This record gives sequence, structure tokens and C-alpha cells, in this order.
Amino acid sequence: MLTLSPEPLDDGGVIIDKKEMKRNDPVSSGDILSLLAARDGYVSGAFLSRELNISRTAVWKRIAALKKEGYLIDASTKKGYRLLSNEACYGKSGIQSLLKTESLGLDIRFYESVESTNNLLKSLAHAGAAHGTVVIANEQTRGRGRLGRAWESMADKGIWMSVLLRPPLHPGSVQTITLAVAVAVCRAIEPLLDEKPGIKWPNDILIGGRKVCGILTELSAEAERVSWVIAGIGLNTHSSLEDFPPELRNKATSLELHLRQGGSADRTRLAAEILNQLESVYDSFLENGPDPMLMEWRQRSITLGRVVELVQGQETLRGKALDIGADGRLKVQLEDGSVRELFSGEISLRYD
Ligand code: BTX
Repeated sequence: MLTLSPEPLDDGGVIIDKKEMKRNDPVSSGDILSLLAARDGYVSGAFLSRELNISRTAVWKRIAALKKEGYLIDASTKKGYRLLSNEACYGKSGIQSLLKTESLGLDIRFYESVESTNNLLKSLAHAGAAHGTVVIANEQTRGRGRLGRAWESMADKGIWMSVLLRPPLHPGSVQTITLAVAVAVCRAIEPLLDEKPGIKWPNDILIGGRKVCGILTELSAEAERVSWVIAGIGLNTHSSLEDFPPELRNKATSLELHLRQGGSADRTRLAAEILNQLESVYDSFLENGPDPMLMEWRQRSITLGRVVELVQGQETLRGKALDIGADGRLKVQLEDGSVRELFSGEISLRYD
């Protein structure tokens, strides 16, 4: 069972009047936040109500939700509302106020602590949640990696986020989604870093040879059609090396340890930027096919051209990583000259 604590902050206690919004176009607390943040002084309730086409009561409810998320807002009956600090609080509204997306993140469920955001989103997906629904937690108590491995997800130290996609794809091509997510995360983090991140096939992002991000893609499909894909992203933002268990200290890293001067690993901005970039990569993928994304993936890959060890059950094979296929499979030439095409679910890849 999932442990949710404290109560979910998904709608900040706001009961949304279904009449006042179109589905897929909700007015969120994040919209109010953007308008408040754009002004130094007070913004009247009438202005907000007019601008967003919602009632004054609906404005008031969303302001209450923002306060609950930790924003300091002065409310004056005469002058309206004023944001007292521009510091973003890590949560749904802050993230939504920075989104440029049309579908990803319109519905964000933000929790203080869950077992696994992938697990939680899976039950929402089964219940019919829309494409683009996102679950984020400040902490995961049973974060998962591939092949039954654990993912360390300490409170306040990273972005633990799952995104629901309903792509019109054949199940066989779903592995490319993992590649698309990796490209999107690289685009989002690269401007902050003093060193280029690289993608280790299929699902790790490394900085200086250490893992900063892991991606866990899960799906439900019928024979010919994908029903949903959940892309789980674990990105270490604020961990120091001591925060990791001893066995990970020479393998893991966090953004904060590699920031360029003036860079910040602010989770609100980053989570929004990952969603912005993911929507852009995903839309282009559906419109133009996988080639442009695969081209970028190849440029960012630190796997291609390397001699790698493939660990599959008891068997360990050596070979050279040649290329990535249009279906996301890695082509490896083994020492006997034969070429194998690998799915990510099957193997672990080792190299120095
Ligand atoms: P993976 O199986 O490729 O990597 C798991 C391995 O990575 C572990 O066995 C361990 O060696 C190492 N590891 C564990 N935690 C960390 C960490 N915080 N930083 C660096 N290395 C670590 C990778 O699987 C996929 C991880 C996805 C995590 C996200 S978080 C949101 C979503 N919910 C969920 O339960 N999982 C995903």
C-alpha cells in the first residue's frame, strides 16, 4: 500500500468549480502565482478574476491554496493581493507557474512523502488519469529502479517525479520514450552545469562518470497499442556525497556538486523545465518520428563506441556498442563478431 503523508497537496484544498473551466484548461493556483509574481505591488481581486475569467471566490480559494503551499501573500480588502517574497516554494503552484506546456503538468499531484511516485501514478493511470498527469514527491520511502533495484530518494534532496504519457505508439517502440526523457532531462540540466552531462544507455544520466539521474519507464499495453507509459525520473539535486549510502558514494552525484558559477539547482524551476523540454521532445517525436531525437541522443550518449560488458542473469558478455536503433534497442557487436540488439529490460551494462 502507498503511504501518503500528510494529506495530499494535489489541489491545495481547492474545490474547483467544474463549470468555470474547460477540461484540460484549468485555471490553477500557478496562474494566480504568475500574475502576482509579475507585479511588485498589490494586484486586485477584480483584476485577477477578470484576467483568468473566474469568480472572486475562486480567486480567493486559489490564494488560500498558495498560502497553504508556503507562499507569503498579503491580502488587503482595499488593495488586493501582494506576493511578499519571490522565493518559489517547491510544490504544484510554483511548478505550474513556470510551465509553457499544453498538456504535461496541467494536473500535478504533489505529495510530501510517498512510497513511489511511479506506483501512485500507476493507480491513477488505471483509473483513467489524463495524458500529462504528473506525480511529484519531496520524498520516496520505496523509490524503485529497474530490475527490482532500489532508488534512494531522500527528502529535500532531489526531484522524484513521474509523468503519465498516452502515446499513440506500438508497444515495441516504447523504449524510445526512455531515450526521449533522457534527452529532455539533459537539455534541462545542462545550462546549469560546469560539465556536460552524458547519457548511459538506456536510462542513466551521468556527470563526470557518476549517476545524477535515473529513469524508470513502465507501460501497460494491448497487443497493438500502448495504453499508458509512466516515465519516472529521479534526479539528485541537493545531495552531498555523505547523503548517499556508502556503496553509492563513488557512483552517485548531485547537480549541486557540479553547478557552474551562478547556477542553482532550484527544484521548482528544474521540474518545470524538465516538463517543458519533455513536451517539446515528445511532440516532435510524434510529429517527425524518432530520428531528430535519436540524433540528439547519439550526440549526448557516452555509451556508443565503448566496449561494454552485458550482464544478463548469470551470463556476462563483452562487446562494442555500435548504435541505437529506431526502436531504442542498443546494437552491440560481440567479440565473436555477431551483433545483438538489446532491450533495456534484459540487461545491465557495465563499463569504466
Ligand atoms: P537503475 O536500476 O538503473 O538504477 C538503480 C541503481 O542506481 C541502484 O541499484 C543503485 O546502485 C543506484 N542508485 C540508487 N539510488 C541512487 C541515487 N539516488 N542516485 C544515484 N544512484 C542511485 C534507475 O534504475 C531508475 C530510477 C528511477 C527513479 C524514479 S524516482 C521517481 C520514480 N518513482 C520510482 O519509484 N522510481 C522512479
